[in-house]
Amino acid sequence: MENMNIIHVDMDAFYASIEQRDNLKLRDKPIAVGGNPESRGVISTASYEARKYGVKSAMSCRKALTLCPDLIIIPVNIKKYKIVSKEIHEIFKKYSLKIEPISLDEAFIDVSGQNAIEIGKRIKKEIYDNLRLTASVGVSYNKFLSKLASDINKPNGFTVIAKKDVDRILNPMPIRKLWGVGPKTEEQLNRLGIFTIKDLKGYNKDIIIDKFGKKGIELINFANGIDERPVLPRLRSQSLGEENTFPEDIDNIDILHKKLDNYAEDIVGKIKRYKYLIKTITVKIKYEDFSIETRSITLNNPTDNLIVIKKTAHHILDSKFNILKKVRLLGLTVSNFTYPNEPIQLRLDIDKYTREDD
Ligand code: TTP
Ligand code: MG
Repeated sequence: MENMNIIHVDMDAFYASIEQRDNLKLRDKPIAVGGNPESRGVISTASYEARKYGVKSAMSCRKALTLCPDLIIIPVNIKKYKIVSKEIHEIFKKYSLKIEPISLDEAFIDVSGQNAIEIGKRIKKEIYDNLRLTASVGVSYNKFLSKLASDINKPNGFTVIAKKDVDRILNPMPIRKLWGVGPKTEEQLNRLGIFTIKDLKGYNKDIIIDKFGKKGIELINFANGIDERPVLPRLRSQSLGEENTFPEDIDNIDILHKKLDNYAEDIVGKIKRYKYLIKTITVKIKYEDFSIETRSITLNNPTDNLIVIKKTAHHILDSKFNILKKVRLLGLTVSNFTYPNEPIQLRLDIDKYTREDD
């Protein structure tokens, strides 16, 4: 089989399934996890039993209760879901370290060089055996197709999209299924008479590119099953840096500058490799008397530019410290990451969901 290497895992009714697992009384019942109906709360997610009534994410609790008067609404317990998310990741990590988490319950795993279908099945089974939760798993040869695949037989699905099946599977799908097509783009495409992926493939390319620019090219590629974006492993930690204790305490500013330059070069190498951008730069000093000071600058724009990071580090050292003692240790750390290649329509800003509860 061609190079099947990408697995996409998306847990089924994630928050709701955890609550049902942990409370027998909720099993097989229409339940939702979400805010308080009295205080205009919204549904975070609904169990599949509740979805039959039309209850879904982002709907107001009040509306959900009109659609399904027996609905049991459980408050969000984000701490618990984060623990489960970590447990799921521990399973992924047995098979590959190239894991790109998309949200608490969703991730891409690049298993190049191994048998992706076999591993996909094992991951699904291990999640169920160890955590008593179901996942939908998609396997294909790129991110777009594996994500599409995991959605096809949800819940508890396992779907493989091989190259030979791409046209048959994609052609009849509504263009909404293409990555990056939200309601606005959908409407624009509909106005051109494009409703299915097949319609888009048959349309004059130049017109699409003219109208949608770079995004147009991307849409045509997706429609043809082409997606070259790599799986981008995320740093689990929130910062990246280097520090060193000098063999002898230093009082020469030029040496400190030089040291910061070396750190910056290493750090920029790493952030470029993983395609991160950073916003905050921190310099740390431990003096000869072992007292420690740290100073930071947060840039207006995220960067991975070596010169910007070097200059900022120098600026912090020169203007934010008052170095009167010899320096025993110097450190440079970058933090506040952003991920420039974030697939546009992945709503998955974990913070967006958790900010209120955390
Ligand atoms: P999803 O994977 O979109 O939804 P789901 O896992 O509940 O259901 P399924 O994948 O089977 O369709 O989101 C994962 C979790 O993120 C979800 O359980 C709750 C949370 N979430 C919100 O809090 N608000 C939202 O608007 C969405 C879409 C999800
Ligand atoms: Mg899910």
